[in-house]
Amino acid sequence: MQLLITGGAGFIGSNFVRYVYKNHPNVQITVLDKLTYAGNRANVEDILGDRVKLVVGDICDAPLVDRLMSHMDACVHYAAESHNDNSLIDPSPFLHSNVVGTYTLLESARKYDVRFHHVSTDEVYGDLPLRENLPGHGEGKGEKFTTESRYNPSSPYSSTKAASDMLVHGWTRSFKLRATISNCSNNYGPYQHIEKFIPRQITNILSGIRPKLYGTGKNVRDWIHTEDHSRAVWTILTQGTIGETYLIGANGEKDNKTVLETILRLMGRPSDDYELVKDRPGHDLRYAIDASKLETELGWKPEYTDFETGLKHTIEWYTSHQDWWKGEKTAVEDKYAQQGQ
Ligand code: NAD
Ligand code: TDX
Repeated sequence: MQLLITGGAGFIGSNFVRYVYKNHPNVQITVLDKLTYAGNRANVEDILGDRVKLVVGDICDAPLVDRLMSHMDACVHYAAESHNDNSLIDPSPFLHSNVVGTYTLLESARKYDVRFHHVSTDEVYGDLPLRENLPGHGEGKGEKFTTESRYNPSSPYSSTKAASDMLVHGWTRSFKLRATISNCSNNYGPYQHIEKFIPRQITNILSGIRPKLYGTGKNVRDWIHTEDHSRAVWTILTQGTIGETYLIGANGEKDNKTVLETILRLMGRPSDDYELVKDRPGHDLRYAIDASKLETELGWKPEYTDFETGLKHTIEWYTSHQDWWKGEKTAVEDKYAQQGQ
């Protein structure tokens, strides 16, 4: 199989490249990545060679995309601007990469009849009430997102991802593009950019900076290890039904305060050694995924069921890969400080 992976030098994309490289030796991988601030050649450098090629370029560059797509069997599309906080400062790159970029890939996949898998987020559904505010603490209907949930994005990031999902729907129905979509919850694991919550706090502690918690810390995210996400995407690519959407999640709901206290404890710090900072405008309250369709129809199940063990491995990875993140730490924290965060 000739497989094009967009955004394969970013966090989740590079983990997927490594997953396919390790587990599916019959696949030839071409990574198309612009190497924005979030992309890093080092994330795939050690496996570049006969089976993995890196093309540095923009998914909005139609001639380049056509040149690559013309000899592909399938494309898994990860490339995107991915950080909510950045989208609140300047939404324009989000429109470019997430909307125009997806459109450019869809047009090319249609031209060359390439099987297309679009990687998206649960944030397209907006947020859910906190369980404490639901009758019976949320044991009933509406407790989690399903494929029936209404699109209701909150930020420039999530609204551009919602727009990209809609484009995939349109191309699938009108042009019979062989496409599937997955909407996944919050990923954690190695190679995640240090602007994101978990790596920011781990690297803060390693740098002698107090961790920063937005607002009250009550907001809930549904955590999944990125390797479980990779297996799910591969399963959908190879066994999913064309035209379908699958939700990916690992029953990992935790509020941010609990996650931070766990990191502090695992790193030998007092559990209250952090600062409360300005909340994110429009901050989504809670995400939670019902992944039963993926589990029952395609037989996928998460393997990282113990969050604390996964978190421990992630802390070990950032501790032993300080060269990977140290050079950027000051600039990332300066940018946050300008926002009061
Ligand atoms: P990331 O920011 O770490 O990586 C994005 C990659 O895309 C980078 O390598 C970047 O260089 C590349 N890229 C950006 N714009 C590009 C362009 N115009 N042309 C070519 N390459 C470009 O993001 P991530 O966290 O790995 O997320 C990957 C995908 O997964 C995104 O589509 C995101 O919406 C989705 N997703 C992320 C999460 C999460 O928890 N991080 C959860 C669900 C879905
Ligand atoms: O310093 C921080 N302190 C803090 O309390 C940061 C950076 C974040 N937070 C909070 C905000 C969120 O409630 O932690 C939570 C997680 O924040 P992010 O890591 O920025 O992730 P989130 O906004 O939830 O979005 C992530 O998951 C869904 C990815 O970045 C998206 O790409 C994906 O679609």
